[in-house]
Parts: sequence; structure tokens; C-alpha cells
Amino acid sequence: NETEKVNTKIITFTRFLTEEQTKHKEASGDFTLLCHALQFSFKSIAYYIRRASLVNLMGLAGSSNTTGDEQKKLDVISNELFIEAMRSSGKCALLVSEEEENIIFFKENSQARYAVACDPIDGSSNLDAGVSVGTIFGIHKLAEGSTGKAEDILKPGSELVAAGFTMYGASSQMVFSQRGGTVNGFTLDTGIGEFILTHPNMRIPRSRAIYSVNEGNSCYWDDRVKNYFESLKQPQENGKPYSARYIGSMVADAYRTLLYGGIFAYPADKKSPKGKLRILYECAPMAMVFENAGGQAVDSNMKRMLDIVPENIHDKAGIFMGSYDEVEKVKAFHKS
Ligand code: AHM
Ligand code: MG
Repeated sequence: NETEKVNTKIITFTRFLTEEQTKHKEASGDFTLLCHALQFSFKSIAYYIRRASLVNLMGLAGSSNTTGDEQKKLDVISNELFIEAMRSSGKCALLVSEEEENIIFFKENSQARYAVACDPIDGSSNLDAGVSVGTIFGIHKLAEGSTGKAEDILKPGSELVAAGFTMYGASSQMVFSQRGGTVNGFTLDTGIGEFILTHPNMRIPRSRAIYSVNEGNSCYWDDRVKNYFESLKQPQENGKPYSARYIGSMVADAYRTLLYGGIFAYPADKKSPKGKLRILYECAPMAMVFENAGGQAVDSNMKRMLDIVPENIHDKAGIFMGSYDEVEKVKAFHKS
């Protein structure tokens, strides 16, 4: 009959942000408020995903329920939640979403100084099977004097102010990093409705014999990519080949790679010469997280992912990211 031991010294994401803000004397609090709006959208999306099978949110948009109401697909709901959170924060001048063809300009937020790119539900083809999906986000600051234009978001990942993702799995995990800073992981405690700092200063293992790629595409790969993955399947120094792990949800594959190490790839190939994953809201935010955790991320030409400047908001790139030494190995293969 022992009384429950309660940890009263928990660091919530809110507290974390407040403490970060005090480190920057010049900070106005705008960034903190923008992040509060972000975490609200993650909590809401997590909530709707948890309830999905109960309230029939799964399946295609456009289907009707018994009362004839339009049922919305989860990725439509998540996109709308995200847009509304950014609009109402007052701190977001423009938003790029995977679900929107064009940039959304929030003209009413005339004092806003930030531009956000997001994929509200990445990996949504996994939703109906209850497999982990996630939201990916990147935050840029507007140029001095700008009130928001396309150039404010068509920037290389190296200029991101902050980036990260939330994975909606057995629990919801948020990974957050600021430019040049550490990577911190938070777990959503649904009881108190707060993201709690559970993974401070995340560091990706230097190497690990795990590869994560859609091998079904190997017939489209060029020889270098084929040979590289083939080499991983041969016994290594310890006599064992690499293990394959591929969920098909970038956020889930990336989260595992961040924790366990290894390599995640979606190479450019003959079918998708520019790759499949989008630079602004898939590749660049992940690249910043991986670099800040001690790993690396490059495109199919072995160019640093964070240096790639997209011309259009939905531009794609091939990607290889993961443990430092695993990416070094890919680069060496590319040269040979
Ligand atoms: P989506 O943004 O349409 O959900 O597509 C992105 C997803 C990533 O999460 C995942 O890494 C990749 O597509 C999987 O693609 P594939 O099914 O071709 O392996
Ligand atoms: Mg996506």
C-alpha cells in the first residue's frame, strides 16, 4: 500500500521553452508563442488519431456517416488544425503545408516574423492500419523588414530557426531542435496533457548495422546505390550482415534511427529522378535534427542536405541520413 511516488520536478515543453527564452535577452516571446501553438496542434492531432477508429475518422474523405454528415479524413482534419493553430498564434506570417498547393499567407498577422513548413500527417497511407505516423515541421524567420513572401521560406535548411517532428505511436513523441542547439525529446503525458522532457540531449549512435529503405525500388536504383545496399547484406567485420527495418513512415523510421542508429534512405532513382521526399517539410527539418544529434544527412549527390535551396515549395530530393559513420560509408561508396 505504498503511496505513488510523484516526480514534481518534471520539465514540460512549456517550461523548457520559457527557460530557453530567458537565455536570449533580445527574445520577444514570439517564438515561444509560436511553439505553444505548434504543440497545441500536435496534441490535437494525437487526440484525433487515438480516437480515429472509435469515431470513424479512418478511410477516405468524402464518405458520409449515418446522419449524412461529411466525414473528414484524418489528414484533412490535421491539416486544418495545423493551419488554424498557425493563423491564431498571430506569430506565423506564412505557411507551407504538404496538403496545400500554394503558400498560405496570413495577412492578418501583420506583425508576425516567422514562416512555417509542415507535413501535418506524414506517412498517412499507414493510418488505417494503426501504424505510427507523424507531423514534421520547420520554422524560418522572415528577412528583416519582410512582411512575408515566398523567399522567406525558399531557404536552405541551414537557416532554419528550429525544426522537429512528433511521432504518433504507442505514445506521442516530440523531437525539437533549434539551430546550432541540442536535440530534445518529449513524451505526451495524456493524463495531464503536457509534453514532458523524457529524452534530453539526444545523441545518435556513431554507427549501427541497420538499414531502412524501400528495397522494392531497387530495380530503379543506379549501380552505386544497388552496390551499397548489397554490401550491407554481406557479412561485416563481426561476421553478420546489417538488419533491415522499414516502416514506410518517415517519422517512425527516423525516430528509430535517431535512437538506435543506422541509416535511413529514400534515394533518387530512375522512377523518381528527384527523389520522393520533399525538401521543405520532410528532408530539411530531419536533416537539422540529425546533424544536431551528431549524425549526418545528404542528398543523392552526397551534398549536405541543409545546403540545398529549393526553388519551389514542394521540391523533392533524394536523402541518406543517419549515424555519422554510416553516412560516411555511403559517401565513400559514391566516390568509388
Ligand atoms: P506522404 O507524405 O504522402 O505520407 O509520403 C511520405 C512517406 C514517408 O513517410 C515515407 O518515408 C515514404 O513516404 C514511404 O514511401 P514508399 O511507400 O514509397 O516507401
Ligand atoms: Mg509526407
